[in-house]
Amino acid sequence: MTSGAVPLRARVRDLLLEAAEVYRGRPWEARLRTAAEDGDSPLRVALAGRVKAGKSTLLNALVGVPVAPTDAGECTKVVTWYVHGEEPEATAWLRSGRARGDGRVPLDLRGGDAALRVDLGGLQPEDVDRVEVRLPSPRLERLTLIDTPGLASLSPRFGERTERFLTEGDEVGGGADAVLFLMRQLHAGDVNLLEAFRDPQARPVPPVNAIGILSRADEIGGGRPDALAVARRLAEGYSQDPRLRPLLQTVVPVAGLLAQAAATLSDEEYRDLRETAEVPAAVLDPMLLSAIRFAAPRRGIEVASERRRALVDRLGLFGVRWALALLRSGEAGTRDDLAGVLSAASGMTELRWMLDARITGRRDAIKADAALRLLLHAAATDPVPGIRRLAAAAEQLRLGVHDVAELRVLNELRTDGLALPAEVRRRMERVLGAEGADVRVRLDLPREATVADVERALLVEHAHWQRLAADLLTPPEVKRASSVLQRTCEGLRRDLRVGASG
Ligand SMILES: Nc1nc2c(ncn2[C@@H]2O[C@H](COP(=O)(O)OP(=O)(O)OP(=O)(O)O)[C@@H](O)[C@H]2O)c(=O)[nH]1
Ligand SMILES: [Mg+2]
Repeated sequence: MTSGAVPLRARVRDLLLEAAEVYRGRPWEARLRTAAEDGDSPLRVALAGRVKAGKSTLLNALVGVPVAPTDAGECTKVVTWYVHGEEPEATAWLRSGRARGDGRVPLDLRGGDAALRVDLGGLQPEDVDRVEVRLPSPRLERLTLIDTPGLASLSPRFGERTERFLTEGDEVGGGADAVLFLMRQLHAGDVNLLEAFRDPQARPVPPVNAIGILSRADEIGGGRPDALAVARRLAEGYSQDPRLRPLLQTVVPVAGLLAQAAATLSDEEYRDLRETAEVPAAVLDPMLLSAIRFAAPRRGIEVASERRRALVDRLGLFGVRWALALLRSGEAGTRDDLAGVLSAASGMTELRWMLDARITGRRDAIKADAALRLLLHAAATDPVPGIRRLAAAAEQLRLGVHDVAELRVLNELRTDGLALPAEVRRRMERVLGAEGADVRVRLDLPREATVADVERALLVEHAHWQRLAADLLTPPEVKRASSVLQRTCEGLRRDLRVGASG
C-alpha cells in the first residue's frame, strides 16, 4: 500500500480540514475543524450509568487518587473532565447563553493529592456545560476520564445532561471516544438509555468502544463470600444478553471501592484491621452481619467505633469481611499483601487490561473512525456541493485502513449488521481480538502451541475466510468482512515472523 507512508492521523486530519472548508460559514464547519485537530489528543473515556452506580468511585480508582467526590450524600452534578496537566487547576465552561467572555470561569481547586474538591463558587450546576480539572497524574496522560451525573437521577435535569453529552457531545469539547457503562443489575432503563446510541451514524460511541461494567460487584448476592464469582457469572450472562449484545462489547464485574481502597490503604487502616481480626470469632462474626453492627460502639474492642465505621466506608462490608478473613488465615502478613489481594479481587486488573487492549491500544483507529463517521454524517445531513467526493474518500479510508476496517467489522458483528450464524460471528470476533489480542487466543490454540502450530493454524484460518469471500452465495457485506479477516490473518503471520526472527 503506497498510501501507507502518510500516517493515518495526518490523512484523516487533512480530509476533515478539507471538508470544513467545504462547509465554510455553515454549522458543520466548527465541528469538523475540532474533530480534525482531535487526532493527537488522548482518548476520552466517559463513565456513565444510573445514580449511585459507583461511577465516581471507579473514576478515582482509575486515576489512583480520590479526585471525584463520592460520598453517599454527594452526587455528581456536572459533567467533569479529568485531563492531564502540569499544574492542578479547574475551569468551568458555561453553557452558551449564560457565557460571559469566552465562557470560561476559573474555579477553586482545594485539597492536595489526597482528596480534591472543586468549588463551583457562585455558579449554578445547570449553567455549567462542563468542568475541566487538570491534574499532573501520569494515569491521565493517555486517557481523559469524564465523570457524568447519574442517569434517571431524582433530579432529572442532571441525568438529561449526561444523556445529551453521550449522544451529542458537549458544546466545546465534543463527545466521548469510549464509554464505560456501569450497572448494578441489568435494568430496563439501562437498555433504553443504551438504545439511544443506536443511530448508526450520529451515535458518537459505537458499541465496540462501550464496555459494560457490573459495578459494586462485591455487593452482588448480598455480600456473600463468593460475591465476586457470582458477579463474574452474571456479567458473562449479560455480555451475551441479546438486549445488551448490540450495545456493548462486553460486560465485566468491578468493585471500584475495593480497588480504590487497595490503592490507598494506609498503615493505620491496616493496623486497625489487624487488631479487629484478633477479636474472638464468637464476638466478631455477629458484628460482621451488617455495617451498622460492625461500627456499633462496643466495649472490649481495641479499635474505636468511629474507626470501624471509617473502615466500612472505605472497604464496604464485603471488603471488611474479606480483609479480616485474609488476616485471620495469615494470607495478608503485610499491608502490601492485603492491598495486593484486594486489588486482584476488585476486577480492576482485568478492566485495565481490557481498556488497554481494546480501547487505548486501538486509539488511532478509534479516533480516525469517529472523525470519518462525523464527516459521513455531515455529508448525509447537509449534502452541500463538493462534499460527495470527500465522503467517498472517507469511505475509502475506512475500508482501506486495516485497523479501521477491523473496528467496523467488530461493530457490525455486535449490531448484527452481518447476517451470520452465531458460531461464525463468534469465530470472527475471536480472530479480530475480541477475546484477547494474543495470537493463540485469537486462533483458539492452547497456550503451549508452538510457532509452527500457530503458523499452520493461521494458514487454515486464512483459507477459511478466503473460501467464504469467494463463495458466490456469500452476501457482499460478509464478503467484505471476510476479506478484512484474511488481512488480519496476514498481519498476524507477519507479526509472527518478526517475533520469530527477533
Ligand atoms: N460496596 C461497594 N460500594 C461502592 C462501590 N463503588 C461505590 N460504592 C459506594 O456507592 C456509593 C455511590 O458511589 P459513587 O461513586 O458516588 O456513585 P456515582 O455513580 O458517582 O453516584 P452519582 O454521582 O450520585 O450518580 C458510595 O457510598 C460508594 O462508597 C463498590 O465497588 N463497592
Ligand atoms: Mg458521581
